[in-house]
Amino acid sequence: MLIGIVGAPNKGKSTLFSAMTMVDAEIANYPFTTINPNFGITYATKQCVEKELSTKCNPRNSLCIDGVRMLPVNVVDVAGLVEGAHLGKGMGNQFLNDLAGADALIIVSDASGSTDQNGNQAVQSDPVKDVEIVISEITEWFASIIKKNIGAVSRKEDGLSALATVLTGIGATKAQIESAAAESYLSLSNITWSDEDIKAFASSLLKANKPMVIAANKSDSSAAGSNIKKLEEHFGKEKVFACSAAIELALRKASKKGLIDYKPGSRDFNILSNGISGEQAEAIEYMRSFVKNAGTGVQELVNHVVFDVLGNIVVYPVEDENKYSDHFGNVLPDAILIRKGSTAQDLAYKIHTDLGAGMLYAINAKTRMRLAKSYVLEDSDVIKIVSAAKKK
Ligand SMILES: Nc1nc2c(ncn2[C@@H]2O[C@H](COP(=O)(O)OP(=O)(O)OP(=O)(O)O)[C@@H](O)[C@H]2O)c(=O)[nH]1
Ligand SMILES: [Mg+2]
Repeated sequence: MLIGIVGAPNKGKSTLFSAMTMVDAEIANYPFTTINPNFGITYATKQCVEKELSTKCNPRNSLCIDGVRMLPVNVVDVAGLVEGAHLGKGMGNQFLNDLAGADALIIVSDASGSTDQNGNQAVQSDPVKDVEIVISEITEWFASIIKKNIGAVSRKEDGLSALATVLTGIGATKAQIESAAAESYLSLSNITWSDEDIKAFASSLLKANKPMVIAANKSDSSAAGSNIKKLEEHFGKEKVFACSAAIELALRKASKKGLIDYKPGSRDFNILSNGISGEQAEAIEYMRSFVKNAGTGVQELVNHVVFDVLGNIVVYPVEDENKYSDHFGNVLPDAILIRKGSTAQDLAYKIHTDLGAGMLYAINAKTRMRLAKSYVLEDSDVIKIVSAAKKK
């Protein structure tokens, strides 16, 4: 799974990326600080099933801290996007290819209103415009992929398959293409689309293929309240997440240094070191009151994208349904993110093709009940796959 971070320049994309991943990325108060993409791993968090099963896990593919499973998710942060990027403005839009494999996008806007759409210092800049420009440029990018290939697509009777081939790079499924075409009242047989049709289709496809949430960043600024409201009024409350990437990053750094014991997403922390200077103590107390009051919003944002927007659940495959372990005796070794609606056999295929192909049935380790291959997985299921495939 890949989450893409996108937005106009100087909005705090790389700060958010660093806070999410703890990978050092260049951060500066001017536009186009980022040129090459930054790749890293963030963690979606969820209560581990160990407590429910009265056991203690030995995680292998994830982490578990104080009973909270941390599930790795890939993240990419790219350069700033400006109006006219598809015509070559700013850094252009070539770099958007780094987002092609993204399952969802976080559009970062500046809720302090202190940077304009080009990332220059401003007063009371409208964050709604930041977001609109970004959506429009990403739509242009999708449209350009189709336009480049429309000649070849229109020569094919089966437009759906032809488009699916052209759009494999962005991971568009046939179902997404069909629903986008239906939404734009376009036929997929013998395609003869105008530029306008292509744009309407691109816009619909984008919504299905790369669902977006808006990070109203710099929520620590005094102007944030009214700008967050503006964003919510325009895009809908459910799409807007207030966050302070800068405070989350500072807290995670202080925690890494052993100064505090801040856990991502928590609303308080303890000071661990007594070697903190007066100035540092003041900054830490300011951040404590900020998280107590509102939280930084960063972990909530990650969890929202992974669990709500992308509809993932967590399941735990085991080999020994009595001990909840693998064959080495590791208890609940793997926690797997899988889309809601997936079956036990989908899980088997996700673990290994042979396991999926040779699957006979599954066992629900919580109840010891036998499950059919077509059993629809539920969140926090602990599952043993029984397969005819030999273990390698
Ligand atoms: N107050 C405040 N400032 C922030 C926050 N997040 C980022 N900033 C500041 O915003 C400026 C830009 O941050 P970057 O992370 O470099 O922004 P970017 O969007 O990656 O910028 P480009 O790569 O140039 O497009 C820096 O001065 C950051 O310190 C935040 O949550 N609060
Ligand atoms: Mg950047």
